Amino acid sequence: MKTLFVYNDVNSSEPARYACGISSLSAYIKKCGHETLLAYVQTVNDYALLKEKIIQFKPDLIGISTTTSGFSNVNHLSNYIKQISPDILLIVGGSHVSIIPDDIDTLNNVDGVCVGYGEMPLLQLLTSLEKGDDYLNTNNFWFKTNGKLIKNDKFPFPESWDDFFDFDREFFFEELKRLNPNHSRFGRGFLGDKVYEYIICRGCPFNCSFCAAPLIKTWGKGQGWLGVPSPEKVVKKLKEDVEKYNLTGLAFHDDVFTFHSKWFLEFAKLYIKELKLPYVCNLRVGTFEGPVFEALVESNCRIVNVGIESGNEYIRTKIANRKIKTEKIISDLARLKKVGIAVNTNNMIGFPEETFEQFMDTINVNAMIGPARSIASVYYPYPGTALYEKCQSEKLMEQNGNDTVMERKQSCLHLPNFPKKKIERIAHNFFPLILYQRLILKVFGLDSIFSLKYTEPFVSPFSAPGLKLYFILRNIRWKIKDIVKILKVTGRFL
Ligand code: B12
Ligand code: SF4
Repeated sequence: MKTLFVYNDVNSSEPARYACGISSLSAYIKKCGHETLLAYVQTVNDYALLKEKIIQFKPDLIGISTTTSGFSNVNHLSNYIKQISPDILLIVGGSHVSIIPDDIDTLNNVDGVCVGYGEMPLLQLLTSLEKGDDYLNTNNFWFKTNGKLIKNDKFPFPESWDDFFDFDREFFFEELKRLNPNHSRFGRGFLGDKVYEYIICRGCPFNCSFCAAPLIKTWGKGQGWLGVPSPEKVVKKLKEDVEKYNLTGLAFHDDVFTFHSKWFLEFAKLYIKELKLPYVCNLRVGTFEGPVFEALVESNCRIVNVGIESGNEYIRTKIANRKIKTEKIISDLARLKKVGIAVNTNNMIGFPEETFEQFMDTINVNAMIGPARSIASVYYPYPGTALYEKCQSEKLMEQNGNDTVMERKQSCLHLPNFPKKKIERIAHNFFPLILYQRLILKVFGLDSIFSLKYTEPFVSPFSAPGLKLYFILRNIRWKIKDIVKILKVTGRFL
């Protein structure tokens, strides 16, 4: 059977990227003899090529993949598809419909949604279609048929995740070549020019109130939602890819790469023996103690992305439900920096109840750490999360406030002590502002009159040229360091 996947990546802050979810689906069903093709949609400009693919490939099934960010485009996209191919079975999967399957009601031209992980359900659906059997009872799917809604039960989570660590790379090649030829330069060249992205463990054990990851435990039935493929399987697969595609580095998207310390230590041991390629991963403070820290260093971890989210103890622990002490964040990230691992920090601005004074703690904590990069996303209430419920029940959101067009760029909350304009300005200029505040910290101290607490409206407009200058100076510094190194080595031989 032929499946055309449509990756609905509209309204993303990122350039076109590889997505582990649909490439895992493609690998899984191809192993059973099915054919797949990808249409990558970022804007309506991509629709003509989608049409061509529908006409030439003649799929038996079309599957759209979307997160909440692109969900508002699904009606437009599905109407377009059904105009070309009115009788095609059209389904939607991905994080949004897995979290809010009831939104199937808002979709006019879609026949079904996949709730949760898609590999086993999609294979079962294709098998039924191939045999001409009734497919409306396929696990994990909700179907709309003759004005009725059918909600099927879910598959249990797998006992072993080994069969689920396989990704179809080639499936993405053609579209990424068209949309973003630099897609494998993940990590801005720090890991070399050919970096592939992976996800090993799909879930997260923590419960931050703003995040959709805790909802993943409902994506199947029973235990095992936090399972990991065996280190042997993972390293074997990575090694095959490294050799096949000449990779120079790896990017692991797991929400918290080291949460399962026993697994990580076994993985790192094998990885050091077989690969030792530089890599980037996501960490959470409190999950890289003692031997895990050493294993990170020895296994060649070069860049880590760490969520600080808020530097203010009240906002972080009470609003965001992240029970981590400020001192621990500062000392753990300093430890990483000391051993030469580049630390990128992720932050949020405009949490419910947040004031500018509280946000200054986020700026100051970042300034004390001195990250290699840092971003601040404007808080956006994702449906289904605990904090979204709070925003709803306390009527904190503006009308149409959670329109995804504004997602993470503009605030959609009423925050009496934090003007919207200020939030957007700071979010836009966050990294240069951190560099400025770090300079102030070192020269005058954080309480001085030059602190951003007083100077932000004057400093922000100069942030963009300031950042350019910073990068130019940093590159010159690196070049001088390289030259000095070469001179030292040649000196030794002369
Ligand atoms: C890697 C990742 C990214 C990568 C790649 C994105 C991608 N689409 O793969 C990058 C960095 C680009 C990214 C960007 C963003 N991300 Co992101 N990302 C993740 C992360 C950490 C892992 C995704 C993953 O690979 N999972 C493993 C695979 C196997 O699962 P999956 O992708 O969900 O796919 C399975 C099912 O959903 C289903 N499925 C998916 N599509 C389809 C289609 C069909 C037809 C069927 C039948 C089934 C099906 O089957 C798949 C296989 O089982 C998740 C968190 C998480 N733990 O899942 C967040 C997550 C998906 N991201 C999120 C967000 C908010 C974003 C951004 C908005 C952030 C931003 N910076 O702007 C953008 C949006 C970009 C976009 N258009 O998707 C949210 C989504 C929330 C929501 N309600 O939808 C999540 C859940 C994070 C979170 N904790 O809140 N992300
Ligand atoms: S923010 Fe990170 S640590 Fe917290 S629940 Fe989400 S993925 Fe897990």
